Amino acid sequence: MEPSNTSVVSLTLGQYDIVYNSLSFTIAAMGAAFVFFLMARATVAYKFQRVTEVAALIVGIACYHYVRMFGSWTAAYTHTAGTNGYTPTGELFNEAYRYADWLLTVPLLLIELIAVLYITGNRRAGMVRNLVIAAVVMIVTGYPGEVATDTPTRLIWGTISTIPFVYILFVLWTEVGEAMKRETPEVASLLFGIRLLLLASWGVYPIAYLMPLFPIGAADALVFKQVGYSIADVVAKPLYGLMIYAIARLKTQQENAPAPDGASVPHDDTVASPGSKAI
Ligand code: RET
Repeated sequence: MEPSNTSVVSLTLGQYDIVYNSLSFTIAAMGAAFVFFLMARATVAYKFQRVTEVAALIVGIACYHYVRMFGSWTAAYTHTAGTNGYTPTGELFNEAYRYADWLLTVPLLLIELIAVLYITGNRRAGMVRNLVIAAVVMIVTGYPGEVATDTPTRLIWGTISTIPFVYILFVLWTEVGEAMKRETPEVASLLFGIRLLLLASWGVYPIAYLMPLFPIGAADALVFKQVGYSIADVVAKPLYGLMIYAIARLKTQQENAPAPDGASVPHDDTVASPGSKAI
């Protein structure tokens, strides 16, 4: 089988620009989300403030990595005068930024979700530990396949990485399902949305990973993979964070709402009076 090293192919102007623009767009989305989550902190109950802090941390880390990826992309290609395209400069586009980013942000995304589901005590600690271990295994075993230039290596590591991937999605799916039973219909419908969003965004990663194996040419494969990962990251970090924030906000409002007889519910979890944080 022909080596499918996508980092050494020439690109048309359009191919180069699509990746350039999607990386640039993602920097803007992550940066804006960072500011938003920091400001949103003051609008949720004290126990959910850590959740918005974690959301800000995630997009902040991603913003940094996308800036680095953008720099790496512009360094990897040069426009050839008199032609309609870009040729490799010899400097490789560094895929490791993505994996370093995921290594930091995926465990935080899992912690963020478990915290807003408000599962307490030992059960939560055990669940978070297992999920974080699975996430690290998924990412660390995915990387050798990502940078491989031959098909078998890509497939073998991809398959190994899929095992923890399926485990994580299974645990999240069932835990969100359990939480939907406990919560009010309004919160439950947001949780239903989170479930779909998780499937839709997490499902894109393995597909993007397989792009170099599709018979579409190395240049298009590279473009689809980078654009796929970038879109999935925007859905999985800022959009997902917004949904988590919506849940925290709704729960804050519900807890502060007056009881039906007119007496107000105790305010011990509100912004003004610190109780304990969800994480
Ligand atoms: C890899 C390798 C091939 C097999 C699978 C993968 C899954 C990656 C995932 C990454 C999720 C990243 C997220 C980042 C958001 O910030 C490593 C591509 C299954 C699911 C959610």
